[in-house]
Amino acid sequence: MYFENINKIKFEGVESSNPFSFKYYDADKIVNGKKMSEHLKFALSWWHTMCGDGTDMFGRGTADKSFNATSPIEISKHKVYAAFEIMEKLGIEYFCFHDRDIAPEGSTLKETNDYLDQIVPVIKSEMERTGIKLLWGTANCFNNPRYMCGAGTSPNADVFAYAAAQIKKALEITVELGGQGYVFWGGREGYETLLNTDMAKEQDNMAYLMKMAVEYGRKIGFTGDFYIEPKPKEPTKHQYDFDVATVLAFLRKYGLQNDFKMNIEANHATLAGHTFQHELRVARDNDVFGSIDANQGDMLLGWDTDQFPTNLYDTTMCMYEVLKSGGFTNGGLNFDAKARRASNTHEDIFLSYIAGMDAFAYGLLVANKMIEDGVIDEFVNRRYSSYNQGIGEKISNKSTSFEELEEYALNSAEPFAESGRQEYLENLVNQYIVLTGKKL
Ligand code: XUL
Ligand code: CO
Repeated sequence: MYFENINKIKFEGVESSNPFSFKYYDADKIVNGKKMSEHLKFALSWWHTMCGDGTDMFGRGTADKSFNATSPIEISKHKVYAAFEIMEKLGIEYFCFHDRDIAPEGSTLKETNDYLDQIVPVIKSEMERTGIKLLWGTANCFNNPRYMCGAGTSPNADVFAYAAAQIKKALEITVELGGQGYVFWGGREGYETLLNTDMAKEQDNMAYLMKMAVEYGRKIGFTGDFYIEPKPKEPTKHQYDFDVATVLAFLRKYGLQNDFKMNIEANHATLAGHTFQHELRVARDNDVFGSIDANQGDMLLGWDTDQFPTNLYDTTMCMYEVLKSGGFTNGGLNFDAKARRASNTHEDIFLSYIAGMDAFAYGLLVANKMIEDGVIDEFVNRRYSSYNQGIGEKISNKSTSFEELEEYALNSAEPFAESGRQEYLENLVNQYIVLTGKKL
């Protein structure tokens, strides 16, 4: 046991003053025919939770994540047991990792793979003991200096080959652990200046790497979803997977759209100048909604702060899109989030997950109620109702022409400029957020 002073976190309701309890997340509560835990499918991010020690550009770590061990491989083993203790105590049923989060890097690729082979069985036995599942795996092809100019988009073919070898192994581990997803986040797949960059070649190469990953994954029995996680910038000035719309064009150009879906991260959406809801909507409308990296950024900062999500408005609108997408299939809500550098105790790990899980549980309840009552649907349907009959119906059916539309416009009165009622709708959402709290 690593967290002796922390008991299993229970649902105690909104009146509870116990910080180590859920106020809104009630795992077994049925919401629209499904348990809250099934709607939300929370996942722990291994990199932030087990590895992130608070190091930033101006200071070293503030939190000890060695879990009472000393050698790198021993630390990795202890992290496995600590991670499962955290998940069991929080009631989190999934986790996500990069290959390099779970095992140390050796001095050769072979040695690194051997380390992985020592750790994977430990994870597997903990999964069997607890029933906790792997949401997705991925390869860290951005930390090592060899990847300073990208991995799949590196100008150096040897680096491309190394990345392929690393992804091959990461796929094998993901399959071995029954993972339901495999993520490509762009890492350093982008550029700093076009003066030294053959953008077309880099993107062609990236697509080829992904194609090979799909072929190999399917060959070794991976039946889950491949995901691309869009992000517009950071670490490179321009990341190729800028946003959902850009990634869609890339997938369609290279014929990858049937194997890939989107893993949408809240903080990446806002860095791209979009709302989180916008990115989810673009994915939903194009049938590529897959999974979510749940976090939030700071609107006053221009980088990826990966904060635990606590903004109820955002979690509500996120869950609105998730419910409208029919819920998660292979995907889930991975907390790609870290406690702030000054929140440096083990207790803060639990408190930050509790905050994020409660915020999403609340968002689920509000969104479900808004959908049940049909308030937004009703408004939107009415707003577009002119397309249901007459000339509008012909437009909807694509059965009119410029000639007919001109004739119609010439013989009609000036179109009525109807209000979009934005402020009314924003207030309506606030009303649902408040009312949901009152009814708990
Ligand atoms: C980086 C980021 C990654 C991915 C996985 O911004 O979000 O942690 O989620 O590689
Ligand atoms: Co992420």
